[in-house]
Amino acid sequence: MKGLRKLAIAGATMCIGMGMSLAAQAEMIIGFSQIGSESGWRTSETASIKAEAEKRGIDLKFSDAQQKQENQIKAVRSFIAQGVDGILLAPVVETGWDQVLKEAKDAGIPVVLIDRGVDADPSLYLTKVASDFVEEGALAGAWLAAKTSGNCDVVELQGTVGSSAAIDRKEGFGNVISNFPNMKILRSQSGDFTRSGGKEVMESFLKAENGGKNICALYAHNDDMALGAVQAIKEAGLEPGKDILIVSIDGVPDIFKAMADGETNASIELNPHLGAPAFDAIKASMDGKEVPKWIKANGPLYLPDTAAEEYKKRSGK
Ligand code: GZL
Repeated sequence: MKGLRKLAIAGATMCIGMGMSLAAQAEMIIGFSQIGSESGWRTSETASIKAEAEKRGIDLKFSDAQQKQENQIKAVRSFIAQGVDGILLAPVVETGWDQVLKEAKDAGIPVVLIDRGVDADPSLYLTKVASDFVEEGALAGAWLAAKTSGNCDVVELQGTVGSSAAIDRKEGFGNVISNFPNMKILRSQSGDFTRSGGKEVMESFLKAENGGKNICALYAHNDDMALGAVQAIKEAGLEPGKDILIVSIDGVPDIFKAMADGETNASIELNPHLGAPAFDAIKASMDGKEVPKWIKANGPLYLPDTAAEEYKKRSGK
């Protein structure tokens, strides 16, 4: 039995002994090490997981790492010391997790990777609840190849350097467009999944590529960078969504508004509601049940034809 749980039981026993009313005991005590709040998708994912914990009566110990791996490692160690029942970890980058995952395993605390993956021995974590980023990149590439009949020179805004999302989305997109001799990636650079990063890097792409005249399309690893790039394209005197096609990933509300306004052309939805499958996996593990190593959460591709209605649904506006 975990440290925190022992304490709760002892406290409850004392309350009963003193005839005090018994505070409702949490269903589970879970530590959640979140990457940060770098994008609209990330903040909606955090809100969704907190809401799911609340709904289930789970005591969620939340830690925001401000994009720093060392803060995540510190948080996981603190959760282990508190003797939580399980840990959710959204790993900011793929590498550097073996030691702390081993410490959690040695403490008998299951770790669920949430949203992103790690380059570590799979026996060190219970499961990964995440979409297939390679598939997302491939879907973006397939849409662009179809849209342009395989004739398009692309610039790419990559996500956070070293993150599984950026590595795999780049791989998936590259795999598809390598089948088209008249498609190539002119420039590829990280905008770190942020709007400001997307705008800044897109400005440099436009300058380097004849004011944007050489660029047929932008592939952005997330919507926030795409929305930043829209600003840069407009400031360069070009029409985003027309002079330069734009495909991105996440499906945040603002991308539907941009598509409805004709400023971007396609977005692949990334499911932010990862709490339920993650909490179910920990419960299953506590009940001694088998849990698959990867619980996939892929989303569909959206286009401008349904964007206005999707925006209304998601934003309530
Ligand atoms: C991908 C996720 C990415 C989102 C970005 O699953 O890790 O991180 O696509 C977020 O919006 O910053």
